[in-house]
Amino acid sequence: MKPKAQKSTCTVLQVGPMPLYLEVPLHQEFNVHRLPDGGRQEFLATKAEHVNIAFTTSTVGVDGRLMRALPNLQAVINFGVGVDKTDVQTANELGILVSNTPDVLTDCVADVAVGLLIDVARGISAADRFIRRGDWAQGAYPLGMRVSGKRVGILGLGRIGLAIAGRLEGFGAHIAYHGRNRVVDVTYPWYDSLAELAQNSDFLIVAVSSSPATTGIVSREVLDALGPRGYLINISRGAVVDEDALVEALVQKRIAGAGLDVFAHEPHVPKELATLENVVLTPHLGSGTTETRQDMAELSLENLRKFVIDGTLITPFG
Ligand code: 8YV
Repeated sequence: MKPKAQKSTCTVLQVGPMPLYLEVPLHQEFNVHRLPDGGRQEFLATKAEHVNIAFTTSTVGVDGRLMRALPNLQAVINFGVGVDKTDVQTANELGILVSNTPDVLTDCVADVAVGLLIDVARGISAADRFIRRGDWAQGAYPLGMRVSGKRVGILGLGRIGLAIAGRLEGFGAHIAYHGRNRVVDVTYPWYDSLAELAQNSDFLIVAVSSSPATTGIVSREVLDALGPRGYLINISRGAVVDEDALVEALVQKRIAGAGLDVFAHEPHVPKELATLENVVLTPHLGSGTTETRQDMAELSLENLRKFVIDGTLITPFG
């Protein structure tokens, strides 16, 4: 076990850009080096051995190669709940602790999932464009699909999935879910097949963590099971969905529509999606409120402070 980092010798490596409300206090409190985009070898040659902690975001992460280049790295602090950009397996092999920011963002992400679902089913964003184009003078807006009382399938009934389910119970929705295992103390029906869940859902909501095991699991087959009256909502990660298959299914109306906050290659969004009225697009804003991002920043910093003091984390991942 490596000796615990002490604040006096603690050096933090900032990996990737971060918002000022996080970066300013981080640099005020700690001895921080930014990992440069260029000249990394030269930087690491002189700084690597001094780095005890890496501080990153869900958008960037710390890969295994960088971990192995930092011989005294003891912890990775992640701003965000998703750690799919950090090589957690290598961190575990090297005895490097990883923290993330669960719970503080659950409500805001769940709110966006419900918002996207209502928007795409009732065509709210599309109706706004309808009025702005002056089309109302030509006739009534097309009918949408009722949300209340519908069947909602949730892929991944974790913290965020459960929060979404709780919200939609208020709409009289019939909730079911798929995940590797049944969730303890939950009465919603569990499907051991994602395709079967999709087949029995009007809305399929993707709330599962992104990992090698979940990459592309919302496949063409699952989308076809969801079918021409089904809607897909994704507030997880674009990688969980076969994005080419999704675009094709939407263009060919093999599914009714989609509400998407995340994409496979952000900030790039398939251009076909921007032409479709049965799609609602948002730029990965799930946790993007002033309150929640401040809470995420504080939790990240609290993890760092605690690790420096006693070598443990408040919200360790895994
Ligand atoms: C990002 C997210 O953290 O928490 C996550 O996993 O997807 C977002 O809240 C945010 O965009 C900062 O990287």
